[in-house]
Amino acid sequence: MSLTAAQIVFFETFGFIKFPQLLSDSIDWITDEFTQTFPGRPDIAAHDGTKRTCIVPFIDQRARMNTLLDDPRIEGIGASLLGEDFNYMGSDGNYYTGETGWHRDGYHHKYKHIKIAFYLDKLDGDSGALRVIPGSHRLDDRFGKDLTDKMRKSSELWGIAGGQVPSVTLDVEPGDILVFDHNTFHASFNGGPNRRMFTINLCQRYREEDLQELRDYIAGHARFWINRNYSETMMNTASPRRMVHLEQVMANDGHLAALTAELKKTMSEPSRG
Ligand SMILES: O=C(O)CCC(=O)C(=O)O
Repeated sequence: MSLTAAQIVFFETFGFIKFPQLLSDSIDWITDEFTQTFPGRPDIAAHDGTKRTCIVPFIDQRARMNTLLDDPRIEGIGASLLGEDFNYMGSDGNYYTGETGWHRDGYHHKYKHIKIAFYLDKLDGDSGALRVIPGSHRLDDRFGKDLTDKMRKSSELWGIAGGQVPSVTLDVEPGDILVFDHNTFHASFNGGPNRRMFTINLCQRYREEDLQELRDYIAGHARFWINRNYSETMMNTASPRRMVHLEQVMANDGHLAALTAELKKTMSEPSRG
């Protein structure tokens, strides 16, 4: 699947796009796999609704979920927005509790990073649907810079709570797919204690001279107590086509195990997000 020129321009302009019911034919098995992945690792406690529970990398945990990366619709989104040789950067599976304040997932000037989000429950603005600020991914614009300084102070500067900041609310039904640029400001309000979602992160392939930047990004995953960026199954079952999206990270995650060992000395459990 390739995105249309209009879909690509929409994404470039606003920093997000929704694909209604794109995976409706697969959502039953995906939801079943999601449920079976939790609680998952012995070092991650079962979700009790008091705080977010997160597993990273997520689609790596079970063989069938690995294949989402090969799905022509997911691969097509990546290839259309990032180029055929895009990198899979990892994934997270979550039971969210409550709200997620306004934030960006990154501040990337050189390489485009995107998130593909699967929400497994019907959500609207009153039950935790994702909100985005259109255009906020454009770091070169004065608007984007202004938001960087001001978003954390919405009540002080604008006299409004986070939930009233002007934004687009992306209501979802299971089977819908949301995609947003990591630079896009996003948040969620009014969610319950068991909001289920997982994401797949992709980015453009890094050039040789910027590989240290890629390694620095990968280093951030040590807080999830992982020794490699991908699971053994993800790597061992990869077709040549999937391998195109794995090989640059596989060649640059050699520092992760030592960083993880170091962090385990100071953390009581893997990071929750
Ligand atoms: O659904 C949410 O609460 C927000 C998700 C989010 O912040 C993210 O995936 O980066």
